[in-house]
Formats: sequence, structure tokens, C-alpha cells
Amino acid sequence: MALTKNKKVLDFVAESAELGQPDNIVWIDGSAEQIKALKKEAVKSGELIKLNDNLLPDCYLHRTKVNDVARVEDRTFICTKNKEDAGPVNYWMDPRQAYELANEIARGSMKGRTMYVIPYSMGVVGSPFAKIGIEVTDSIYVVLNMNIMTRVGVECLKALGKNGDFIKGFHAKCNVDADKRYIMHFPEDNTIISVNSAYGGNVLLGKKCFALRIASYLGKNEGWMAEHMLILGVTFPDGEKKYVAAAFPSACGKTNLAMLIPPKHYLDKGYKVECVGDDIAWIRVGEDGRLWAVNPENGFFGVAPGTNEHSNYNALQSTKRGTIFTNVALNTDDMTVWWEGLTKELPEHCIDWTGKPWDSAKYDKHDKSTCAAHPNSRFTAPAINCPCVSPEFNSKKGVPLSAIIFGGRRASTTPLVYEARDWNHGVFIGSAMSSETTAAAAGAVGVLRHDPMAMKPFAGYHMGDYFAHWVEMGKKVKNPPKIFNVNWFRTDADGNFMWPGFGDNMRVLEWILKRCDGAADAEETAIGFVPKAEDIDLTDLDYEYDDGKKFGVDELKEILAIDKAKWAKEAEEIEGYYNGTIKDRIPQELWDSLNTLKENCKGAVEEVKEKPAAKKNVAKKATATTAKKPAAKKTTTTAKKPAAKKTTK
Ligand code: GTP
Ligand code: SPV
Ligand code: MN
Repeated sequence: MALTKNKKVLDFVAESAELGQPDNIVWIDGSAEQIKALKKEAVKSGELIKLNDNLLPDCYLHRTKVNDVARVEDRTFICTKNKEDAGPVNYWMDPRQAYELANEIARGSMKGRTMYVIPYSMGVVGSPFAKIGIEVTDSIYVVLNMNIMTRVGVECLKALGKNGDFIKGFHAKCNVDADKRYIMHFPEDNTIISVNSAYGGNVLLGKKCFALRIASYLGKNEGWMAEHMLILGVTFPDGEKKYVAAAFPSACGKTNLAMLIPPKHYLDKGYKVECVGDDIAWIRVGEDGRLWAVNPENGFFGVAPGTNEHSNYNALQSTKRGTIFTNVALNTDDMTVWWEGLTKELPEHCIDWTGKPWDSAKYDKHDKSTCAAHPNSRFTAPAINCPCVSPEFNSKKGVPLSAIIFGGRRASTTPLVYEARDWNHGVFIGSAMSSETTAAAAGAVGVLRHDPMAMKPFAGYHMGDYFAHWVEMGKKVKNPPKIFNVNWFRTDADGNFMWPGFGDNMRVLEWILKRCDGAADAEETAIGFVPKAEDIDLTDLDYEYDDGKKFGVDELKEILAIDKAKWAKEAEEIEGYYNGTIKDRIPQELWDSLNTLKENCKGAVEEVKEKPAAKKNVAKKATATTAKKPAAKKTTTTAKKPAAKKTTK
């Protein structure tokens, strides 16, 4: 029975049912009994495997089809009336054509199935940040995951009232046919359509589709921001609390940083880190002129491989109850789960993520095809499970941001940390981000690509307008957070990560937050403010490389050093991206920062090669085409807006 009188909701459900032609329609009310019954049904049908109820109470394993294991960026579309509004880095489809295509694919596809209607809220119901969505889906897996990742049920319909607006989400798994898979966004219609997938980011429509792609578009029009950012709080020994938000591309360390456990001597002094969110931040200007952020999600959809007691204790603890695992391995000795990096010992009897018995003797950690768990296998865990969840997690007004951090996977060039000179310079740094690709999206792994603000796959409109929106937001905040860039992923000649990372990232966070108070020193360099080696606390740091060499001040100096020649190249590369890819709508403020960078690195050019761990790398493009050019000439030219000037409103 319908749970609302909201005509728009009822019409949407009726239209969806007319299209999908399901045998039944079930409204998700959010009650524990209903969820329990659905889990039972999914276990019966084989969609979920029940895990050991003593060791992992209320936990389940789900395996997707092998063709459906990650986001599919080349099948993800922004469907705006004008192609230019989707911009240069999104795939675009004409909305009329997209609706037609989707209807054709989805028509009758729910026959013999049940269509579930999920009313959900992104954000705490009743918070001024919160927005309501309705997702219809023919997948119980989607219902159960949405029930963890968002706030689901009748309270959302109540909040919507009789006439309220909501984001429409239509999901039909169809035959999970990769050739007919489409993830379509209609920002002008508040609508999302997803067909032929049953995997995470493609089908949990509240997450990337709504909370980033649609929400970023809403944010541009309404004066707020939707960002691919974790939010964490640091409590200082004197009791003061400060919050930071950090944007790293997919599988580049957000969940890990959000839940970090500081090194012992920090804990002894009384430092504490708490997690507000691990993936998405909605940010608004507060009455006090600061930026305030909430995490619109209610759970974590985290990368499993590499998660263990030591690397991320808090994430692992979060998965100990009420969790759905996707594409991890099943340890049949005790009906628990396993993935690469969970334990050093390999399990004796285990079924791999494809459902076949796994032969640990054939396991080669350099060959992903021998893995028991898929490299992008995930856990969907309730945020309340997390031992370090912030007391502000359910706050309706959010938390004030002292700092915003950008970061990515960079084998070279980018130092461990540096600070922007001001807001607009920080926006430039975000816009210029590059990172090596990961298993979170289908396609090659380890390829260096531009990923501005970690939003390349998630900005629901023109990237140039998105940059301009950042600049505009800066004008609205009287007390903007300071902006920083970090890189945990510098490698040495042998491919070892040079910085210990994980909990030791606290040492960098401390410098960042002290900078926000003017309480830490730095050196002004060509790219911004960089700490001197003595500004980073290395007390009790014990990190050994594979060859037995220990991390020390010399290594720290190396990863803090600014190589102007490399940065001259980087500036050229950024200019190439601006001119060649984004092309127009880039605000003048960013060209100004680019020109300053070029000016600061003038004269320093050498053959620069960046080699990430995986060898496929686009950096060779830059070295091949530009290294030979005379230094002075190239670096003195001033970056300009392209001739055909299109200004942003
Ligand atoms: P999404 O959920 O895809 O958005 O990923 P994420 O950004 O939350 O990344 P996550 O924290 O799950 O980390 C992804 C991978 O990076 C894992 O394999 C981690 O072990 C690794 N990682 C995270 N932090 C660090 C770090 O500080 N140093 C190193 N070397 N690796 C890290
Ligand atoms: C990411 O890829 O950034 C994720 C996983 O958080 S997904 O939900 O699939 O997008
Ligand atoms: Mn993410």
C-alpha cells in the first residue's frame, strides 16, 4: 500500500510501474521487520549468503556478475538540453534520446519481479541540508544497501509532505547486460535512471548519482557545494575541536584518513580523531561566515582489500555487524569473509568472489586475476558501528571547516603536503589535481589522469562552471577554510611508498591544523607554503622499507622538496588541460594562479618522467612533446583564456 498522498510521488511510482511492469510493488517503510524479511528472502533466492551469526551477526555476502564490479564512467551520462552544459569531461546524451533509450531497455523488464519503492533522505531528516529521494528498484540488494547508506522510510515521506519535491531514481537491473548499461542523470529534471547494473555506485542512486552529480548541479544553482570529501574532527589536548574535509579520488584514502588512529604519542597527549563522513560532504556558508559541512550518508561503502586491524581498525570494526559484503571471498571453514590484506596468512578453504573454490597456492599478489576478493570489493557498513564515529555525525547543522585538503596518487612531483596562498590559489590547486586511476572504476589502473577536486567522474555539469562556482563560494565566505594539498603516495626508485601513511598521516594533519591557527612554520615556495622538515613531528615514527632502510629526516626532506623543473612541466601540463580539455568557462582567477606558478618556476626545465607503480602512464605524453622546447620561451608565455571568451554568469 502506498505510504504517501504526495501526488508527485504517486505519479512517479505509477509511471515506473507502467514501464517496468513488475508483478508487485512494495513500499519500504524502514521498519526492522520489513528489512529482516527481505534479508530472509534474499538468502532464500541466493542473492545473499548469510555469514556466521556468532562472528559476524546480521552480515551477508553478495556476489555481482563478473561484468558488473565497478562504476562505469563511459556509460555514465549527464543529459542536459544543451550539450555544453554537461561540459567537456562528462559523457552527454540528449535527454529525449536518453529517456527513449532507457524506456526501451526497461520496458517490461520487471515482469516476474517486485518493484520496491525506497523513500530516503540524504542528510539527517529535518536538517536544512537534507534532501529527499525516491528510488524504485527491482533489486533487494539495492534496498538493503540503501537502508544502510541512507536514512530510509516513512519519516522521509513525512518530511516531504503533500507537495514536496524529491529526486526521482529509477533502477532496473534488467539482464545486467554490460552493453545496455546506462547510468543517466537529468539534472534539469531531478531524475536519475540506471539500467543493466546491480553494482554499488551504479545503482545505490542516493550516493554518487544524487549526492554528487545531481547535488553538485543543485549546489551551483542554490549557492552551496556537493563534494567528494571525507569529513573528520580532531580534538586537541586542550579539548578544542577542529574539522577538516578532504577530497581524494576513489580508492585514494578517504575512508582511511577519516578513521585514522593517531600514533601513540599523540593519543598519550590527548589527541583524538573522529569520523563525520568518509566519501561525500555537502557544504554551506554558515551565519558565522564559515563553511559548514554535513555527511549526507548514513553508512560506509568502503574498499575491502587492504583493510585490516592495523591499517584501518575502525573500518574493520564497522564491518562486524549488520554489514553487506560485495565481491569479497568466503572463508568456508567458518563462514566469514576474507580479502587480500585482511590477514597475512591465506585462508585454507575459500570461495573466490566469482563463486569458485580459490587455490591459495596460485596466488600471486602482483597478478590481480589470482585474487580471492575483487580489487574493488566493498563492505556496506552502518556508520553507527564505527568506534570513532563523531558525536556530530547526526548534527543537523553540520560542522565548521578549518581546512580543506586535496590529494591524489602521485608517484612523484607533488610533495607530502603544501598550503595554498589563499582561497583562489587553493581552488587552482584543486582544479589542477591529477591522480593515478584505481579499481573503483572500470578501465586501466595506474594511469595518471586529471581529476579536479576528485570530482572528474562526479561533477554533474560543466567543469569550467564548477571551478567558477568554487571561486564564487570563496567570495561568500568571510572566514574561509585554508586549503592544502597532500600526497601519501610518493614512491622511491623501487616503487616503495616513501611516506608511511595511514595513522602517521596525523603528523601532517597536525601541521595543517596548526597552520590554520598560525601556530606552525612553513617556507614559501614556488607552489605555496611547504613545511620545513622540523615542522613535521616524527616522534617515535618507525617505518621500514622492504630493503630494511628506515624512514627518517632525509626521506622526509625528499618528499617535501619542490623540484622546480618538475613543476614547470606540471604547469605546462595543467595549461594543456585547461586549453585542451576544459577549454572555456575557466575563471580568470585560475589563469592568474597558473601564470604565477609558471612565473615562479621560470627557467627550470629538465626531462621529467613520472612513473607510477603500474607502468602505464600518460606522463610520457608530456615528456615526449615538451621537454625539448627551450625553457625560457615556453615558461615566459602567459596562460590566457582561449580566444573565444565565454564568461560565466
Ligand atoms: P572510495 O571508497 O573509492 O572513494 O575510496 P577511498 O578514497 O575511501 O579510499 P580508501 O581509504 O578505501 O583507500 C583505498 C586504498 O588506498 C586502500 O588500498 C588503502 O590501503 C590505500 N591507502 C589509504 N591510505 C593510505 C596511505 O596513507 N598510504 C598508502 N600507501 N596507502 C593508503
Ligand atoms: C567511489 O568510487 O568513489 C566510491 C564507490 O565511493 S562507488 O559508490 O561505486 O562510486
Ligand atoms: Mn568514493
